Amino acid sequence: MALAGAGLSAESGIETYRGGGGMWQKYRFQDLASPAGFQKNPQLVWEWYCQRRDQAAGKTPNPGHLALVTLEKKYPAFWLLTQNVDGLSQRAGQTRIIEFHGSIWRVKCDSCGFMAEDHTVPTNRDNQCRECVGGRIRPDVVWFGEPLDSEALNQAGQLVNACDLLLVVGTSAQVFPAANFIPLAARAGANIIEINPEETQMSPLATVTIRQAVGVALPQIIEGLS
Ligand code: BV8
Repeated sequence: MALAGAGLSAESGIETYRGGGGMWQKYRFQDLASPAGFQKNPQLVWEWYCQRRDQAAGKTPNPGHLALVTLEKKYPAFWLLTQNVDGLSQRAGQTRIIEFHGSIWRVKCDSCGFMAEDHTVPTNRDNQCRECVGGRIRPDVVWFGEPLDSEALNQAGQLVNACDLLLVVGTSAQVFPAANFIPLAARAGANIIEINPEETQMSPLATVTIRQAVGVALPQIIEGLS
C-alpha cells in the first residue's frame, strides 16, 4: 500500500501545504479550509479553490504518480490512500485509490447532498444550489473539523491491518486521522518505507527512510523489482 500527500504532486508543479512557499504559509487554513471560513466568506474560499484549480488544471502526473500506478498493475493487493485533492493520481490511471480528503474537481451542496464534477474556474461564483432552496455549492473536500467519510476510513483500516508494506510518500504526516494509518500499519507488522526529502514526526516508525523526491526514488525502486 501507499499513503500519499502533497509531496507526490510537488514534481508536477503543484504547491505543497507546508513546505517552502506552501499554501498554508500564505493563508491561514482555518480561514479557508474550514466550514467556519466558508460560512464567513464563501467568496474568498471559492477564490482560493479556483486559484488551486487554475494551478492544477495545466499540470500532469509525474513519474511518482506513474510509479504508483505501476505498483497497482503489478500487485493485485496494492491500494493507494491519498490525502491529495488534485486528482492527478486518478489522471495517471490509479483505480484502487481511497481519497481521504475529497477533490477540488467535485462540488456538493452543503444542504441537500447534490454533488457533481465541476472543472470550471468562475470568477464570481454564484454558489446558490439549483436543486434546493437555501443550499450553497461548496468544494467537495473534507475541511478541518469535518469528519472523513466513514466507509473510506473503514476500508482503509481493513486494508492497512492486512498490509505487509506501506510506502509513505510526500506527506508531512501532520494531518489526522490520515496520518494515523502509519502507526496502524506498524502495529499490524507492516514494513514502512518513507520517501520524503525531509524528516517527519512519523520517520521513527519507518523501516527505511529515503530522503529523496518520490518521482526520482520510486521509479528506481520499481526498476529493481523482479
Ligand atoms: C477530523 C482538504 C473530526 C482541504 C485537508 C487527531 C485525530 C483526528 C483529528 C485531529 C487530530 N488532531 C488534530 C485533528 C484535527 C485536524 C488535524 O489533523 N489538524 C492538524 C493540522 C493537526 N483534522 C481534521 O480536522 C480532520 N477532521 O478529524 O474531524 C470529526 C469527527 C467526527 C465529527 C466531526 C469532526 C480533517 C482533516 C482534513 C483537512 N483537509 N485538505 C484542501 O486541501 O483544500 S488537509 C490538507 O493537509 C491536504 O489534504 C493535505 O494533503 C494534508 C496533509 O498535508 P500533506 O499532504 O502532508 O502536505 P504537506 O505540505 O504538509 O507536506 C508535504 C510533504 O511532502 C513534506 O513533508 C515535504 O517534505 C514532502 N515533499 C515535498 N516534495 C516532495 C516531498 N516528498 C517526496 N517527494 C517530493 N518531491
